[in-house]
Amino acid sequence: MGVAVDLRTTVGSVDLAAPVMTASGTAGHGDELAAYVDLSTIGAVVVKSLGSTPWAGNPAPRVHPTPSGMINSVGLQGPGVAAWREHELPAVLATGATVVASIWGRHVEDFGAAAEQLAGVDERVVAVEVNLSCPNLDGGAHLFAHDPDATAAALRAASAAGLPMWAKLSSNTDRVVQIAAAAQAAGAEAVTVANTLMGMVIDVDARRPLLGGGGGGVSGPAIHPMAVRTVYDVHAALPDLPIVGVGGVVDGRSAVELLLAGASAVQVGTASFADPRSVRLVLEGVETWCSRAGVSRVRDLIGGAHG
Ligand code: RRO
Repeated sequence: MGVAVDLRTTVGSVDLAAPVMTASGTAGHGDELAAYVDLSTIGAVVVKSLGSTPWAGNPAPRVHPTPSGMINSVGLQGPGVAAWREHELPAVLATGATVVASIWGRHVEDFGAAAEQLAGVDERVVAVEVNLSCPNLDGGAHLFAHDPDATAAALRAASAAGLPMWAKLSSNTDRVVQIAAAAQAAGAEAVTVANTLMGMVIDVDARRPLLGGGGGGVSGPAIHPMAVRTVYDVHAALPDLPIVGVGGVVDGRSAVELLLAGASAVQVGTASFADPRSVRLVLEGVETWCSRAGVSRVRDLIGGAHG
C-alpha cells in the first residue's frame, strides 16, 4: 500500500485539480475525448489553436508516423474563436472540464483580434495558451517564439483576452531561456515548453516531401529528452516562472520526469493518437508512481531534479 496522493497543482494564478492535461491540437476543439476520459478529472483540456477567423489548414497528407513518434502539418485548421465559443465550447464545458483556450496569429494584430474575441468568456476557461511556435505557418516563417521581441509583441496583443497567459514556446532555438524571460516580462504567467520540433519526411518514390505542407512538426517519445532538457534549462535560469511541460509523455514516469525537471504540470499529445485514453492513463501513472515513492503531494516533485 502506498500513500494517498494530493494531485493538485498550480500554474501561475491557475489552480488545477491534477497535473496532467491535453496538449493543444491533439484533442480537438471540443469534447472529442470525452468518450475515453472523464474530462472533469484531468488538469485541463487545452483546445487546438484558434485564429480570429476560420482557417482551412494545409493540404493532405497532414500526419505521418515517424520512428518513436509522428510528424504533422495540420496547418492550424479551425473554426475561429467566435464560432468555437458558440458551437464547441458549450459541449466541452458540459463535461465538467477546465478549459484552456489556445490562439494563434500570423501577425501581431491577429493575436489581438483572436484575444479580443475571448474577452468575457465563461470563467471555466481559466487561461489562454498563446501559440507562438507553430512550425507549419508559412513553413515556419512566422515562428514568433524564435525571437524575444516578436514573442513580447504577440503576448502584449494577446493580453486583450483578459485571461492568464501561457506562452507556448519552441525548442527549435538556442535562445529559449531569453525568449522565456521576454515572455514573462511581457505578461505571461507561465510558459508551455515546448511545441513540436521542425522536421521533414521525404517520399523517396515520389522524390518529394511527403506531407502536403512540406515540412512539419515532430512529436512523441522521440522528442521527450529534448523536452526534458528544455524544461530543465528554463527552470534553472528562471526558477520563478511556472512551466507547463510537453513532449513525448506516454506514462507516469515520463510525466514525473518533466515535473522533476521543473514543470508544474504536463500535457499529453501524441500518445492520445495511439490510445485516446492516454491522458487518463498518464494521470493514473503519476498517482501510482507518487504513491509507491511515498510522495503525498505531487507539487513537491516540481523542480526536484535540480540540486
Ligand atoms: O496545426 C498545426 O499544424 C500545428 C500547430 Br498550430 C502547432 O502548434 N504545432 C504543430 O505541430 N502543428
